[in-house]
Amino acid sequence: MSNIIVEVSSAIGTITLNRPKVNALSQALIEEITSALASMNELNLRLVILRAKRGAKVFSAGHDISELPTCGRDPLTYSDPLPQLVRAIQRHPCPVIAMVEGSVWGGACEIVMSCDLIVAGEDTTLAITPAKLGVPYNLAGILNFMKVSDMHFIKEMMFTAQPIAAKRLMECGVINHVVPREELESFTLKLATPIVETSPLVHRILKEQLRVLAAAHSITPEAYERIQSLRREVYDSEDYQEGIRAFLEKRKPDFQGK
Ligand code: YXS
Repeated sequence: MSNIIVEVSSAIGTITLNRPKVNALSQALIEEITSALASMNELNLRLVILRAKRGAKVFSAGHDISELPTCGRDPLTYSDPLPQLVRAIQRHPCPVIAMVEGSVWGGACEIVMSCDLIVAGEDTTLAITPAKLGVPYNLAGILNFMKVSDMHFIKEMMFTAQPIAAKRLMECGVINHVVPREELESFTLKLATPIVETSPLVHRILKEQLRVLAAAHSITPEAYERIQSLRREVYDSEDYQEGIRAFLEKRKPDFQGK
């Protein structure tokens, strides 16, 4: 059974997450989204909308925790599915709008924040959860969060790992528009109209210019290797195992800092 629903209407492609129960981002689901984006690229569409099914309580529960490695392997390397999907969205030649209803968790926040525009329902929340699970997020992912908000706000999201309401996220510039759930579709299509009617070639170059400029951060090889070794201490730690075990055993984790 497909984990997504793909629709194309005139110049707009829509990818709807459809993996019961909470659209957890399994490798299979991510690969379907990535390949749907690639096929939409062939159709020369003007816009893509990424959404969950109408009425969703959970937009996406983030990375499928049961697929996080527990054998001393880095859970978020360049070639893993989640970073691959983030890059596919960032490199997709036309604008991608995240139309969000329900709650968004963990790596799904990076997916949503890597879209070009975000329209959310009033009851939407986003929770960045590495600290809740004991996961050492990857550098490119951290930068993707930094790109969309100021430092103190993103630190609050990361250190607390708590759901933040859409209204606050809009006040902090992370979300473009917050509307009543029942108006989400009509509002998003209204926002899409001028995008679809303006130059796709200019959208393509603007999107790539903004991607390249936002990613323009230099870091020395020694700094990169030091960060990687600090991350390895985390994903090799007992706390990392405890975070995953606690989730699977449906209990609060007891982090010991080792
Ligand atoms: O018990 P069953 O078999 O029905 O399964 C339950 C959950 O175990 C399962 N499920 C997940 N399975 C894999 N990966 C997940 N991320 C995940 N989330 C949930 O789905 C079934 C229904 O969940 P349940 O009963 O909790 O539903 P609910 O409506 O009461 O609550 C929905 C959520 C999303 C609030 C709740 O499931 C939840 O808090 N999920 C975990 C959210 C989270 O912490 N995600 C972070 C994933 S790790 C990640 O994205 C990055 C690596 S990082 O952490 O670094 O950001």
